[in-house]
Amino acid sequence: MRVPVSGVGLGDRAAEVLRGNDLGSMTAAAPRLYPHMWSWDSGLIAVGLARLSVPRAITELRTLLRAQWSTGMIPHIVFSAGDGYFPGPERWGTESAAAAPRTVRTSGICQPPVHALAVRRILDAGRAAGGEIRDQAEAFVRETFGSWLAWHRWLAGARDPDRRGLVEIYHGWESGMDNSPRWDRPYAAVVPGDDLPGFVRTDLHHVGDVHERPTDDEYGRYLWIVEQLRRVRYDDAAARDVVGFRVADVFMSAILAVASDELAGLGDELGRVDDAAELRELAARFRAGVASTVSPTTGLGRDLDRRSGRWIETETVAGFAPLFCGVDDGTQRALFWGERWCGHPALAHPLPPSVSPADPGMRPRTYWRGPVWPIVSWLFGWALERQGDDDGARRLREASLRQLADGDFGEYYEPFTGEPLGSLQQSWTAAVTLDWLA
Ligand code: 9WN
Repeated sequence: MRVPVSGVGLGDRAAEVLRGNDLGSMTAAAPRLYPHMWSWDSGLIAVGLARLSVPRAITELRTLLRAQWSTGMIPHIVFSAGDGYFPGPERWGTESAAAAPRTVRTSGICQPPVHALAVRRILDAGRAAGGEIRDQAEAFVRETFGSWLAWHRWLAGARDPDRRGLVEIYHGWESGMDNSPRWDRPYAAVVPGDDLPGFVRTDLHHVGDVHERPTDDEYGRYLWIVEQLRRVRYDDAAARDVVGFRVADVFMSAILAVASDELAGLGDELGRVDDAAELRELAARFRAGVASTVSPTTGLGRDLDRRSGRWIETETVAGFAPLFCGVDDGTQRALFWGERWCGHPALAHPLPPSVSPADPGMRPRTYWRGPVWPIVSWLFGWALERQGDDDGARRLREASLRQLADGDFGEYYEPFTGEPLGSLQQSWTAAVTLDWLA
């Protein structure tokens, strides 16, 4: 049994984790398991860094933007000089991609666009600090607004070409919820070719129990998609034709909607009237897309398998995308706090697990198949607060801080016992803790 640390001590320990994982101009997602920069991690890390040092938060996002592709895509991994992670830059082979940056090594897929939330936080923190720090924050927003806009435009164009208001992903890794049961059916249709180059995983060395991570069979499919994309040099148009996994991701779409609103607000402040209007249209389009997915059976938002044309009916936390982006009529809010979710009597803390605890397929220790992810709780808290639901946001914050009180900053948590799992000293977990404590 770990001794819980006090509020003040917890903040110090969270700051220590970010300092410990600081590689200079980027923060490793975790000390051993993830020695590079991940895109959506860096957004949430910047939210936490903004509480410690606005200039350091700015550096984090500037580093990420240096890796932006000429198409506007922000890659899901920006490789540091460190190694020990598989698949590394050699396996991705993105130097063959015309749009990839020449000076930084990156992966060739993307992750959810949470970054605008961080840019807003940085501006607010800079203004609160005043003086030179405020100037730096304002300059940062002015100088990078166009890059964030290009990122959102790329998602809305390359990944929603028929304007359904749903972002298509080509890999479970793009969702950030890698092995969620949401992806089981689409992955079942991904059959690795005989010519899939061999591989040795490194991730299994860094967790307490291999069952907390995806299986080898899952990894074979993950790497086959990388191979398919690599063979067409990560060209957007060609990728769409060859890739074995194409799913309209409801939660990523909801994130794009709210992040586009955030960016529109920043556009207003910069006097970029047309850009702000375009972003609001984009937000409205993706909100409508999210609303169109709701299942009459479960009341949850659904992903759409674009290859088979089938809706994906799983009871995962991503199904609360309508609640997250504010197109819920109250039904989802009730479901969220009810017994199938946060109100389930067996939960250690009233927080949303990645899969409903009432689902017989829920696996409480396995990655995105059951555990509670603090960053997911933070995202919902952020969204509820933005919608004026201060009580909902407070409940998530208080329960999360109780869950995090032992100061381990787990990547994810066993929902019934509260045990930290996966990597410890995970950067984004420490970062959202700092934001909750501020
Ligand atoms: C693959 C870094 C990332 C997170 C993802 C999480 C996990 C990577 C992996 O770690 O994914 O991108 O190797 O398992 O699923 O959400 O961004 O923390």
